[in-house]
Amino acid sequence: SASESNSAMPHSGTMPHMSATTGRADEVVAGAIFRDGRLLLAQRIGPPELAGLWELPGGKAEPGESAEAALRRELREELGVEVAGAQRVGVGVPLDGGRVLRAYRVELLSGEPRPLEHAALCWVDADELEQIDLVPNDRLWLPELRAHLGR
Ligand code: DCM
Repeated sequence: SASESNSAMPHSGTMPHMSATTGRADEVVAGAIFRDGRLLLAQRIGPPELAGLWELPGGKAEPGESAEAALRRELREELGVEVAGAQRVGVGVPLDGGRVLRAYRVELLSGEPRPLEHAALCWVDADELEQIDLVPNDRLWLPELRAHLGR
């Protein structure tokens, strides 16, 4: 009937950034990997306005994919490593197009990170984190990232 096709749930077909199953905005996930008092950062290749800036590596979750599964897949693709866990870090950042960017601490299980889709990788301590040029969105997470590094 007409009323069945006009439910209170937003129709995901008309809102491509919404999950049909959860009604939540699709996520872009970013992974914070810590080791020996340092945080792993990755240097973007593009787009031009972000090229050369440093970020927490990650990417778009697929429809219905959990944040942890998206992080496992993205960090395998981008760094060649296996990770587990997904502990939220800092605020969610609204992106153009209706997606939301969220950071998660993940644990490195195996593999040595390599820049498979970035210009370079680096491990920063708390002092270096203050100096390095992060992408604007990731700067919002500085207080919590600093705290994870013991500052
Ligand atoms: N993004 C970001 N910070 C990150 C990861 C991603 O600001 N740590 C943004 C850049 C893009 C979008 O999320 O606008 C999708 O990321 P990508 O281009 O890497 O797929």
